[in-house]
Amino acid sequence: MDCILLTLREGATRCGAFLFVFLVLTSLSACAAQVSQDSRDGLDAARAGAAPSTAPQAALASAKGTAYPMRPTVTDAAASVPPQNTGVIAPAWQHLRSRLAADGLAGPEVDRLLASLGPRSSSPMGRKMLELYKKNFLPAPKPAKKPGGTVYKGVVTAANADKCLAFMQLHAAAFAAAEETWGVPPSIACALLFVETRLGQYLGGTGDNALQTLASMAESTEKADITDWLGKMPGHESHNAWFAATMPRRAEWAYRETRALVRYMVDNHIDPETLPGSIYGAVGLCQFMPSNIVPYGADGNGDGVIDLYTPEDAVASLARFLSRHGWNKANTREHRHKVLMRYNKSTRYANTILALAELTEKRAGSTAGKRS
Ligand SMILES: [Ca+2]
Repeated sequence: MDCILLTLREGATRCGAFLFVFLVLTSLSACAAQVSQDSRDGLDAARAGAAPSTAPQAALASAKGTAYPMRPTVTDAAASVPPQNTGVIAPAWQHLRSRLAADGLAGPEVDRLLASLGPRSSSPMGRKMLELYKKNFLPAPKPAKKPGGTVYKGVVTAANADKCLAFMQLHAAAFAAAEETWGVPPSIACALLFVETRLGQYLGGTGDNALQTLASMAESTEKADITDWLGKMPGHESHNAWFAATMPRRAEWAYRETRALVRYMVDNHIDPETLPGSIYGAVGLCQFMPSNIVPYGADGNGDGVIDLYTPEDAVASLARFLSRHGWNKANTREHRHKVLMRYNKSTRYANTILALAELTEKRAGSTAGKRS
């Protein structure tokens, strides 16, 4: 605000009325742009700081240091900007605004979120359609000479198990509470967080926040919305009917997730810039889709807010999700595998979590053995 006051003073003493008004408006614009840039810079800096480390010692130091919670912070200046100063809602988002209003989501807080959106990105829907197009219309890649691994490459290692052990020690109370309440062992909960986000080191896939990603996908309903992706889909001209049938369904899914996210952000006064998302808008250390936050999210640290970027809430929430999908202490390995596939429908995903958890327990046992 200093720049505005300075301009007011200078304008009052040196300029005529017209020039004075011009200077005030110019300064307001410059200050708003700076606030926006500060906020973006803060996010970029947070992402840069979250760069994964390959050295186990560095990861352990990170786990013991100041890397958590990982939610990017917003500058005080940005936090103090009242809603009316954050800009106007672009025409591209008016349709979304109307839909949200029809679903009971309207008002200054919703408008503030929508005004924060940049131009609609074709990437979230383009990426999804390319994935589906390859599956439906392009020849499958030749099978590898050797059978594919049963776990994700490079994940089930002693160094990663040690990172999990350090993280479990750092957040021992949260893991113990989750096990007590939902029966999910710390090694499983931690292995899941490792596979999802490398314990919070990878939180965003595109540089866009979750709202920007999901809103863009929700508003990409026809082929013309992803023209820059069509070059990667040879023969797409022959499949217009498929595009016309598939894209609205995918956009509808994204709209429901957008609606859930907007409701969550409004209820908890969350700034979009502090909510990085995956390529399809999953959020937090445990990578929940927004529609899962209300039914399965849990307030692990008891501060009254479900914030999946804090380890305590992420651990509690993933454990609650697994519990609600059939996890309990008496489960066999086979049953545990089945429940983990409810989190992510991939055999290798479930295999990897179980294997990393088992290796972590083994390393914990061997460390305890050396101590005694
Ligand atoms: Ca909380």
